Amino acid sequence: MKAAEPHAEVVDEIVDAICRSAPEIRRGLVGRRGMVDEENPSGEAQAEADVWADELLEDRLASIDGVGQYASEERPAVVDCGEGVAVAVDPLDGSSNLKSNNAMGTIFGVYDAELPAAGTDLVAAGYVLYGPITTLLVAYDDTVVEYELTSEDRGVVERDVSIPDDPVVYGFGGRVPDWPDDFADYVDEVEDELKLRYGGAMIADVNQIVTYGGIFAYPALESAPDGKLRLQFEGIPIGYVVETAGGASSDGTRSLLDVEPTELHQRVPLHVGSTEYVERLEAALD
Ligand code: AHM
Ligand code: MG
Repeated sequence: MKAAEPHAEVVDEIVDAICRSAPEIRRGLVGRRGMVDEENPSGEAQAEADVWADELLEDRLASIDGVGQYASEERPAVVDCGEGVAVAVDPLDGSSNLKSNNAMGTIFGVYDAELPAAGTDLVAAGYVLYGPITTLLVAYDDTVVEYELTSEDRGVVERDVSIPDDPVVYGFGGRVPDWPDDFADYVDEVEDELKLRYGGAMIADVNQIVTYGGIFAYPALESAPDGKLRLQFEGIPIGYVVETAGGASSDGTRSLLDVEPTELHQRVPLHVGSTEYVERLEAALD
């Protein structure tokens, strides 16, 4: 019999808590689509639902025995809550889609180290997609499992999610005139080969890549050389899910899992998807 993976018990509890919280977060979006008069640590305006989902997840995750730290994109500092693994979340990814009622997500990463922590310290990661159906992808123990969530239950949809061999779609963030020339040249090639899918919520866009193959990027911009997305809360967990599903991730030169974190809220250029497309991206940016 295979030995249990390290931290199996606490990872199970964290995943259970996410499964229970996601339908609640989804229901709680109604009536919380407005903005609060605050900014998150990245200087972005916060929606009522951002703040509320962060508080709900802190309540559920920080109270788990074996969780030692909780951190989120929506609060400046790490919450110390005992001994154990650290959990970093983006409570509501793509919350600017609240206004137009488009898809959003919740992202989590479980680290066997104090935050800020590197991808090499990751134990498990995953994301909830609030689409027409609420789904959860969990990467753990070299496998990605997809679940469908309801308020009462979670059902397995796929036990071994892997990115298909023939890539189909792409989605790139940022304004075109703001793309560096080498990235824009790469996009010219990709546009001839794949179909555009961009919805403005990374989780929804990445889930298209995981489902159909292709590439998603929020690249370095002329006006923002570190891009927009955050390493700890978005880059590392999404890189881990995509790599575990057989794809690749990159900050432009290396895997997102090999980027050294120096600050909790640091940004990173993010490129994930089918290995062939990520390798070509790295060659184009070289
Ligand atoms: P958020 O987590 O604060 O909502 O911001 C991240 C989102 C990503 O989901 C998405 O890829 C990106 O911001 C979209 O940005 P833009 O509106 O510039 O296309
Ligand atoms: Mg986000």
